[in-house]
Amino acid sequence: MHKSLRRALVGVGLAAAGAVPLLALAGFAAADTPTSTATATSSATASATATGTPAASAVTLQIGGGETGITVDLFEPSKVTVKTGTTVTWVNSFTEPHTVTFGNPQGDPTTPLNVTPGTPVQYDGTQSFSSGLFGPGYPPVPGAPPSGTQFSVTFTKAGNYDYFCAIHPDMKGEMDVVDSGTVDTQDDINARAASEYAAGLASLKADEAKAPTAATVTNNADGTKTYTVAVGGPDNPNGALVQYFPPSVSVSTGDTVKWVSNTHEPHTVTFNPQLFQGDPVSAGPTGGPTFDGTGLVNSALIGEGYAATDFSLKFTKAGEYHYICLLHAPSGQLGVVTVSQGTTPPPTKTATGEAPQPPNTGTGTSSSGGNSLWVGLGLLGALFVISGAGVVAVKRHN
Ligand SMILES: [Cu+2]
Repeated sequence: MHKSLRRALVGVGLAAAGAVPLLALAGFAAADTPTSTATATSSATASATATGTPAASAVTLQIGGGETGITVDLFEPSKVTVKTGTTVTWVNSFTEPHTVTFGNPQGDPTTPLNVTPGTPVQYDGTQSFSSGLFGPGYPPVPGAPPSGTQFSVTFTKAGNYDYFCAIHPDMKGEMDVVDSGTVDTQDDINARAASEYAAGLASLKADEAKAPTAATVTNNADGTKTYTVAVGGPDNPNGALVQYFPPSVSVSTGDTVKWVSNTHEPHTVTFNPQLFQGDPVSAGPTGGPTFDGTGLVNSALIGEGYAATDFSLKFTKAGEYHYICLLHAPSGQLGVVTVSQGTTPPPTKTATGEAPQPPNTGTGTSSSGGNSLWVGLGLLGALFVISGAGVVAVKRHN
């Protein structure tokens, strides 16, 4: 239930995926424009001059990141030391959403809690709050950061504060707020951010290099095959592989594809996702166990700790079928199953049982009754083809 809540807004991000580039640009502009920082600093300096306290400052941290098929789920850097009064801004420039959550807020931390839109939280070390999910593709919801890509906190009291991301259990950060002594400069922060991000990405790429490059194929008793595709990578505290291994698989009609997810990061296998409505997290399985290319098929969340760790689908019609993970498609989790027409009967059977073909509709003048007859014969022929394939299968297994 908790995980469900934590993922509740992920669908919003997907629904808004079309707005990603615009929001991303807006986010970068906001993050990189020195105007706001300079204004805050100069106003703080003026205030400091008046009161005799040290000048407050502002620093920016990166959050998350990644590449197509890989999400790095880290606060970068994970530990920062700042002077009391500093405003810290977290910027998420990647497609995977995160939260910045302090304390133990009551309610769903994937939605903003105890924050005022567009205003840095004034944190004295006592209250609990959460940014809610934010990042490109996550337009502001009431109470959310204004740009959708960044979130700011002003630390008003010295102390050592832990914080976390509400949807990535391994994603933890630490803010050391001091009245005096050495603190991190923005350059210090940027350097450590870069190295921690690089180490995290390297760790995930090492997992990726070990991932299966082909489906595991098993022969079924009825002559069909089952192709097993791995979903995601192994658990990794630095983030997640958001891919199908392999992303592309070729099968014959009658074959089954089985997706297996041995990770705590949930994923879905979803065909015809344009037909999906609602919350990907709470949605139950839809469609299956066979698929002819039409209609919505959704595995619901699969993974360790979820209702299932695998999902199977038997393909009944030739075609090329694309599918996505409802949670991670914006980060590149896409797959395709190419289905070819299944085994043809042996020549001896074909000679006596060849399925009659309907008249060429381009030149045909058959009555509707004639068409019905041809359709009926066609069905009989199709049945024979199926039984013929069965014979072939039995022979192969004997
Ligand atoms: Cu996924």
